[in-house]
Amino acid sequence: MAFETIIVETQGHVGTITLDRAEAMNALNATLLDEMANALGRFEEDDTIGAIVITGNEKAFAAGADIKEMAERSYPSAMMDDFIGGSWQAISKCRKPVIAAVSGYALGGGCEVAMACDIIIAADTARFGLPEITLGVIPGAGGTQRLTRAVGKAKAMEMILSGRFMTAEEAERACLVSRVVPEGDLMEEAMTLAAKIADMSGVAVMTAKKAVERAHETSLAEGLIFERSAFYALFATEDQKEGMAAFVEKRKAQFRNR
Ligand code: DAK
Repeated sequence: MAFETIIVETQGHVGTITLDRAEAMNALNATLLDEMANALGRFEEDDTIGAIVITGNEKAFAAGADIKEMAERSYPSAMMDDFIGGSWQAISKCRKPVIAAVSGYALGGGCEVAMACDIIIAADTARFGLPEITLGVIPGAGGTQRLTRAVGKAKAMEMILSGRFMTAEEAERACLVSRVVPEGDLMEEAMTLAAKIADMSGVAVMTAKKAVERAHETSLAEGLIFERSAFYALFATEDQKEGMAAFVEKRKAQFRNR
């Protein structure tokens, strides 16, 4: 399938999705969201892909949902068309690790897309914000929940109630992003990290991702129970035997996702 609003590529075991509506600061219109969900679905099904990188361009990762497309929406149409559903949830449903490589603006829905990813790597030019309040609405794709969990109540309140943007440096200090790198190194850093993850046992990576997600979604006691059972379960995999044998034999492990 040819895509209109994204560029989809693979490099080794890494799939990349580049948002490609530069004329609109990569605003997320319905076509882009559908295409991104479609590309993610294909990468999920592709056994050769072990990690996914989503990126934009130098100016914008994505400046939010497409305001021009959204402006005339009514409450009944939002409800009846399932405006909230489907494509917006594609990233959070993805079982493979997804890295957001963010340069320039990540605003509104763009910031929410980045926060739905497992790891955010930011260029030093990145700006994060949830300015929906300036449009008379609030974040609708997880912003109020994910930003608050990432940076805490005070900073999340300040950003969501005032629409203030955060610099990359502030985002790193606040633990919204894992790392800030010079703009020119962004894709290389993101691809290197993705390739490293894709080289691990896919079974262990998916299990680790699920376990970390539990830290946000359940109590500590429940999370610890999940972690323990998942840890035991991995001893039933060939990859565990290979990983530990490779350590003992002082060689690189060859994982086969089994
Ligand atoms: N939508 C549509 N077009 C946009 C856009 C956007 N979000 N952001 C930028 N553009 C367009 C501009 O209109 C302009 O187009 P032309 O006028 O040239 O045709 C072009 O991109 C270049 O933008 P600017 O001329 O404004 O460029 P500047 O460098 O001066 O400013 C900026 C860059 C990113 C600071 C500024 O464009 C800006 O403030 N953009 C809007 C940011 C924003 O408010 N984002 C939040 C949108 S609301 C949902 C879940 C979530 C959401 C919706 C639904 N469901 C689950 C259903 C999310 C909502 C949002 O994200």
